[in-house]
Amino acid sequence: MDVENANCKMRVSQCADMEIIPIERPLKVTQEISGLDKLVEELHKVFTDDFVNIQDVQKLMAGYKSNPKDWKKYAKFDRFRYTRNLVDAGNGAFNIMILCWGPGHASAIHDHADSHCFMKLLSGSLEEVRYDWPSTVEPEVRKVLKRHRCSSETADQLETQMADLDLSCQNDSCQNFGGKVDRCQSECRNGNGYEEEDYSSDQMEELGRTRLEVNDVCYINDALGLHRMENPSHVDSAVSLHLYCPPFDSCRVFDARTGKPSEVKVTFWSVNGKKVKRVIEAIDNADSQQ
Ligand code: 2CO
Ligand code: FE2
Repeated sequence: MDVENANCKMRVSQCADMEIIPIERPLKVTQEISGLDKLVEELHKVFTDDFVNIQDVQKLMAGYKSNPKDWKKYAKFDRFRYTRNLVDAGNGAFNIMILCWGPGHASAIHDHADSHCFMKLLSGSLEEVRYDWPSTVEPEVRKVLKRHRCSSETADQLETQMADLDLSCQNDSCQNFGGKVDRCQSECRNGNGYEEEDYSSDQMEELGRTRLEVNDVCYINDALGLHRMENPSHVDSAVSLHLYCPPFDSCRVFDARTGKPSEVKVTFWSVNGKKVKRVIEAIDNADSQQ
């Protein structure tokens, strides 16, 4: 099973056979969605099924064309940082929210708590910077993928299949297949490859950058890495629509220079267009957006 066919009602690490395949190709819009309310209604319909295909959710989000009239009641800005505004709690299966980014606002580098994250740009533009996990932290999904690769049964199976193949074969699939066996064998021999906790000099490795423009849709999960979002404009704000499945209320943020993780709560600035009363506590600084 690849990531496009994984069941997005499940945590990413429960999509057992999932290989790490980013979805980067342009999506074909097959269904026009006439407004944000209609999009939420369609999402409710697909999420009543036991199995929800990632590509289908992306297509629904792509089928909606941003119209500020639909979402302005949720678009609440803060002077100092981006805000998270809940649109619909998805009957417990997903959360859909609008994030408002003032000029220069950015998130920390963060994970997605083993959930699936879909994002669509509604206004302005945003830059997504992707990072690899620091060598000191192993996410649940990678533990599961490794267990699958490293189970002796899988390794034996791969080796037998390799032996059956013509080893001089030069095509990509054969080379990837060979790489899989090597990786599996070396990980199984040398332990997990994750280092002892030493956060002194583990600068985070950037994997790539993508500029998102209005109506672009993208997807990330912990198997694909970490990211940081930024509104690069010094004058314009940006608004984005996010769907998380399953919903989560905390995640990890990472220090870009050392890779050190910290668990933080994620909060809403408003719910259904109404500002949430925040209790100011001593820990309020840690209780921030990602
Ligand atoms: N994940 C961040 C948040 O929910 C926003 S960056 O896009 O996924 O606050
Ligand atoms: Fe994110």
